[in-house]
Amino acid sequence: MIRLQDRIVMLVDLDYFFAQCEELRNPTLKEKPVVVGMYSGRTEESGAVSTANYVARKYGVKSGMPLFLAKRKLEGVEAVFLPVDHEYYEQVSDRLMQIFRGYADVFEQVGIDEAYLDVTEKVHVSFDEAKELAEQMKVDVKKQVGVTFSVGVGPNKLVAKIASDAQKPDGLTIVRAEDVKAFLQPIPVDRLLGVGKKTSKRMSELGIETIGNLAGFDVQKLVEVFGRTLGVYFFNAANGVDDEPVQEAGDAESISRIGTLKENSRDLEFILTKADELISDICEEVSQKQLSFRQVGIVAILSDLTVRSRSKTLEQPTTNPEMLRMIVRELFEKFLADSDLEIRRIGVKISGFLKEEKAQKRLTSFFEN
Ligand code: TTP
Ligand code: MG
Repeated sequence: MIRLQDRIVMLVDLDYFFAQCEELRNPTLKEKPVVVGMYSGRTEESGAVSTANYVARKYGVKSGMPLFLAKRKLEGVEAVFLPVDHEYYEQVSDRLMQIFRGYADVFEQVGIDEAYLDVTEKVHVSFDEAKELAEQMKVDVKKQVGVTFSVGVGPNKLVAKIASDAQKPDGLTIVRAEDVKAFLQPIPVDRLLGVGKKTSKRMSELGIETIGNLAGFDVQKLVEVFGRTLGVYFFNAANGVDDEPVQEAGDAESISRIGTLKENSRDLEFILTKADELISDICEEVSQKQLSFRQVGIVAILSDLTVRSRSKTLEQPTTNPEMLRMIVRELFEKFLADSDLEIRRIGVKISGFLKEEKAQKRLTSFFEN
């Protein structure tokens, strides 16, 4: 059985991307500080730095900095300032993403210069093989396109992302499942997705500066301060727990059905009879499209017309209607327990799809290991 904790995920992030693209078409730039800027056009100098190569970064130039400030930092240096040429960077990005895609079981591009690769099967769940694959990818990309990138390898997206940032440029950072806690521990807490200025200030007041501090914090207290969803998320994230699947962007859709009850009700069996109709309908579509799904959600529209939802993520993808019925029952049961209003309309939704063939392949390949 493939378990989520036995995944191997990579995050590739291209180095100083816009500026590296400029070096690619004009290699004489390589030794010089290169600043790519978004010129606002108001005055010749107004605008902000999009990115800069590592030579320019040595002088203190950073993304987001006003261009006049970057110019000041590079005063007296033979630096090159260029305007953003998005179309060209996209062409380069498309070529690169095509190559990265070829190295992945599942591929998810998340920006012009970033992508997640689930390589679990390709590397037979081995971090040693993942390291070789990443090295091979670096050589291949250098040869075919001529650029460098940094890659983080970990047991999930969260760890892979933070690892990709640990050594730049041209980095390769591997964090095995057993090393996750130690790796995350000293990292500032604001590096976690969702910890912005406000939240990190709040955490600092609680004495939380590092991910390690957060991991050791009382989860109940976090829930009190940040609410259930965020509190639990922060606690899991700090402990390196992340179940988000790597997903093709186009696949991140859902199938849902919604229906009105014959009368407003709080009777579980009555509600489930309606839910069964919706489920049958959904399962028909699922079987036609040969999908398996990992997320199940319900929606309840209450007698006062407020809309509430609940969802659950499965350990592994399923195609089984009985499984879906069981989870929907569980979700409504819980829902009725923590609300006392009558329900008027209900909805069932599934998402987190895998092509069925792929799901089968994943499971069987795992049995062989
Ligand atoms: P990043 O990956 O954040 O930065 P980078 O690739 O330039 O540098 P690094 O080596 O640290 O990965 O962003 C990717 C591209 O997005 C970057 O090349 C330019 C653009 N960008 C902006 O236009 N403005 C910004 O503030 C940032 C951060 C990026
Ligand atoms: Mg980058």
